[in-house]
Amino acid sequence: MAATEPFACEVEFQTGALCPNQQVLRRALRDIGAIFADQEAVQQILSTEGDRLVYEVYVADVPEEDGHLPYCTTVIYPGRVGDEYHMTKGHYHMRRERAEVYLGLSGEGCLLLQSEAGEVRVVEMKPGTAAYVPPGWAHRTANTGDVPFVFFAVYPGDAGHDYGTIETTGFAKILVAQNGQPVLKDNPRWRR
Ligand code: M6P
Ligand code: ZN
Repeated sequence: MAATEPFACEVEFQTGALCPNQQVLRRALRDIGAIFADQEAVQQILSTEGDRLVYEVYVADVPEEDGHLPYCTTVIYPGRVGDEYHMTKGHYHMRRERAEVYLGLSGEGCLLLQSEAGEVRVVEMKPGTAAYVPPGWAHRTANTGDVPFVFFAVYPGDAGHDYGTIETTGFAKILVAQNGQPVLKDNPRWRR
């Protein structure tokens, strides 16, 4: 069903699932391992524990077209790769002038933002936090807690996802656990 008719679906705050079930994107370590700073840790996990699910995105059936407002939920499972928290790939919008809104549903995490000039900001998120991603900022989220971090997102239908820029440069900063607390550090693999 395309959203040319009014519709609703239920959002399960604890799991992130949309009911009735929509499209689910699954991101496993084997596929997205390159985003983590500690590549030895990635290989170590894959060779000793095998693959693991890092996050899933439940996507509502709304066209990615001008005028529509696609929405989705993301659930990032708790865990770390080396000291770095499980996180999403992260992206700019293809159309840089498009913004996005996130709403924390359960668990806790951080929204990491980066401008094209290389400035980085961190917004802490918990249930009820409405976070704003302004136009022009790349965005990535990390689970800094011990339970799944679930949040809702809505963005303009013509925003588009630009993954290539972040795949090439990475983020200037990484979020790592130090004495059990999230700390922002310089990314040793950051390329301007
Ligand atoms: C949020 C939104 C989605 C995005 C998802 C996962 O829900 O920003 O558009 O797909 O997070 O992030 P990414 O696409 O960077 O892996
Ligand atoms: Zn986005």
